[in-house]
Amino acid sequence: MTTMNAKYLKDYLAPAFTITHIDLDFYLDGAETFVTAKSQVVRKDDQATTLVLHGEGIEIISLKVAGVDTCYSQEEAKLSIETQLEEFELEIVTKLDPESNSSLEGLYMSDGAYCTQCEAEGFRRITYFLDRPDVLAVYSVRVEADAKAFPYLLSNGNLLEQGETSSGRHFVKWHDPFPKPAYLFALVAGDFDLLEDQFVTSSQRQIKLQVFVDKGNLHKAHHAMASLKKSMAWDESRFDLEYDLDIYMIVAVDFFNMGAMENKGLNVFNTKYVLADTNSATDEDYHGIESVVGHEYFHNWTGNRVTCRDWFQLSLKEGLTVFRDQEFSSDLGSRAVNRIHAIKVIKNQQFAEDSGPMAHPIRPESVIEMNNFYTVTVYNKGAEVIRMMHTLLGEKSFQAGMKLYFERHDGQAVTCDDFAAAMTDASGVDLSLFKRWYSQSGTPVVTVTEKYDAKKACYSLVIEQVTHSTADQTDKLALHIPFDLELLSPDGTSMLSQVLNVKESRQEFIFNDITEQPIPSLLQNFSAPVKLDFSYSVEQLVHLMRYASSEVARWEASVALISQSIWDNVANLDQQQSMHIDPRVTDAYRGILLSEELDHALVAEIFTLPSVSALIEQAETVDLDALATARSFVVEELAMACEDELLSRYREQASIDNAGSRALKNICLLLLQKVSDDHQRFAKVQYEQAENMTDSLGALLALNGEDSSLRTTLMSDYETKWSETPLVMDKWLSLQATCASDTCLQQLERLTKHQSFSFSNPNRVRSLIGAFASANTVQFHKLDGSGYEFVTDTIIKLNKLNPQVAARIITPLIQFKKFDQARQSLMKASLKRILGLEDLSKDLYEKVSKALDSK
Ligand code: B3K
Ligand code: ZN
Repeated sequence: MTTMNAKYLKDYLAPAFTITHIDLDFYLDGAETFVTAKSQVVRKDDQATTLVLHGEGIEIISLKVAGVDTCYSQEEAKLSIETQLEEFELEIVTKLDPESNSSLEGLYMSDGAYCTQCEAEGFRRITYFLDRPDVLAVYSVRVEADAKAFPYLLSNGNLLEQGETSSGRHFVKWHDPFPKPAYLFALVAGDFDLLEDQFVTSSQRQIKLQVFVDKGNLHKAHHAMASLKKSMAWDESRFDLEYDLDIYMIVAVDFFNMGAMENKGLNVFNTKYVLADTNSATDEDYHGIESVVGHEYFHNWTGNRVTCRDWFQLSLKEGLTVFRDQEFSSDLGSRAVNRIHAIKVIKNQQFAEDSGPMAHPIRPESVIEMNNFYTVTVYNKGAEVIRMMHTLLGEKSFQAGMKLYFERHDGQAVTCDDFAAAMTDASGVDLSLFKRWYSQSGTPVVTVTEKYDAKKACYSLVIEQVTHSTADQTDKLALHIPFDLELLSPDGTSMLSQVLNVKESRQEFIFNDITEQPIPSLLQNFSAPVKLDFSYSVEQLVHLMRYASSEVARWEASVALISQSIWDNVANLDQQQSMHIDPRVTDAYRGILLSEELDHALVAEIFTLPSVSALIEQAETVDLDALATARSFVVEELAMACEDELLSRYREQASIDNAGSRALKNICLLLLQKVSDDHQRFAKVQYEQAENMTDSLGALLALNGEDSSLRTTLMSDYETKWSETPLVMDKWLSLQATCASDTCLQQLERLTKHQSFSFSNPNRVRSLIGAFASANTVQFHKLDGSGYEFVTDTIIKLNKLNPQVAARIITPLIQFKKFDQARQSLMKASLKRILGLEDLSKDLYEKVSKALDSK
């Protein structure tokens, strides 16, 4: 089928025509919705006589070129018009049915409100257009709808005019002076509660800020508003970037395929990333809102003012904007804890993507469905690549690079090469080798060996790198790896701290005047997204946990130590030997609980032991049953060994009102459940006395390890209490989906019929089925195949309903390579069932066919 053809980066051609202005008129009226688009078309290529427009799933009512009805031909979501004109107006009237649009792309209805999602290629579901990011037009938009049902009519830019029309309808006109690609267009029409505020920019311009939420939710919009103001202030102080329009609007909608969308001046958000009050949202939710509000705001410069030439360059805006939002969170909160979260995303999810059938470089080279490439690779590894440049250049030169990038490219659609060129030209740092990170997929394995010559006081490290072939690329080259190193003396003082430039497959680094055998802290702060292979001894790791200057390094050492312990026990099980845990491991952990000086949030991170899926990422192949058994054993032993300290830390934090203390308290509570059922009483009291959602959920999470009558009672209390608040019920659905009990799947089947669940709402699907597949590793991979069947049934249901969401939740099913033959065959059988669907979406086709083709 031609629609399944891939597009290639190497085939990029500049557009033969462009559109400089577009006048859009929306007549919103349910299934009788009409859009009139008047585009000013300009020929760019003298030879071109055919204007080819994109369009999908819409009905053409009329088409005029320069005011005259004109013939056109249509084929495969493309429309062609023959023309000799240099410049002309193209007028197209289309008819749409937003109510029946369940894909949540283009113009659709979310709970009674009209809203749009155009990135990546959704604008073509509204009108026929040059729907590609290198066509930048100035938009004027008129929206007309029933005045009572849709009092707010919003679009990008500044409001020009509003008024009544006939029979209870009204209209609003908007104008966005900044030329933009179609993917940044937005329209919202609905009835909302509105929170208003203002921000005065550094050049004293007053910006009106508006947050629109569903009726009755106004009190939950304040944190999003505060986050927006912090973002605006931060972008001025750290990046010297000021907002450009007079108004900034955020609308929260219930039906949304992802987190949020940075449409110019009119961000559309998933309610999950807007609504919060302490009763209903956890500390994690608060943090998520601040970071997503920041992310979308930062796109105004990195994405909107300077955009992508083509979709292969997506990381140009996403990697950079994730880096910026990470820095925002780190400047405002704990840098170490934010870094740990970012590292976990790379190690647990991005490494899995790189070793699976969907492996791609941060700048992909071929794409079937663009929506499949909004990935942890493009976003999060992309951010790591920007972070490495920041490490190589330093803050000052990096900011000089950003400045030059905007001077050169403001108002343009550019490439990752343009970004790197600005960084090089502003700093003088040669990035030519470094740029391989853009084109090479896969995770480099960096093997380090040490040597110490006491007589010569000489310490040396041999650093070797290799990137194994991936599903998309066989030949790999050496990369430029900034390798952050600290050498610690046996008494724990820092002897040396340096970033090494690793550029070859094998390099030796020699350090003189090292008078004592040092303990190396390697790849500090995860200075490159690579797998480190160094045989640390237990002693060395314990030393690092205690003395490394970087808090992130202390956490890394703890993960390595506990992981080693788990893998040792997997080996014990394999050899039918009994399991045990080295007392030095439990002592080191106890030491962390006893230490007064460590930040509570960091202690909580250290005690959040690696999940089964995180452990799987550390291995080539896995015996899942042995791994799960060994992990449970180690967790229990550790909890038992630290019982007293866990209890006293739990009690100590009980009344402290800050997020770090709550995190620590809740992880202590969870671990205490592994020691004895007696400790359930703490969970019970905490749940009953909780004054915020973090504590309520902490209690439920602690009880989620097994079926118990207390769990059943509290879960049903929660259900009664929150049944009318969908976002809060999502947490309950996720708890059910990640319950360790063997009856979990039966419950889930029942829950798909629960009144709080719906297949048409992405948040519900992600909370129940997505969470099960991605976070309940043991139940999902049950040997009878029932977990796979359940998820596959959902994917098949969503194939037509919402292919984007279907293709998201399929991820754990295509990453089968590390499992045993029995599981692999079951997973493949499920994928074949999907591939056999008659009307398989491009989204699923791309992932499933790649998975089944992979070896
Ligand atoms: N740019 C959007 C994501 C669009 C996803 C399209 N399938 C949100 C963001 O990254 O800020
Ligand atoms: Zn983004």
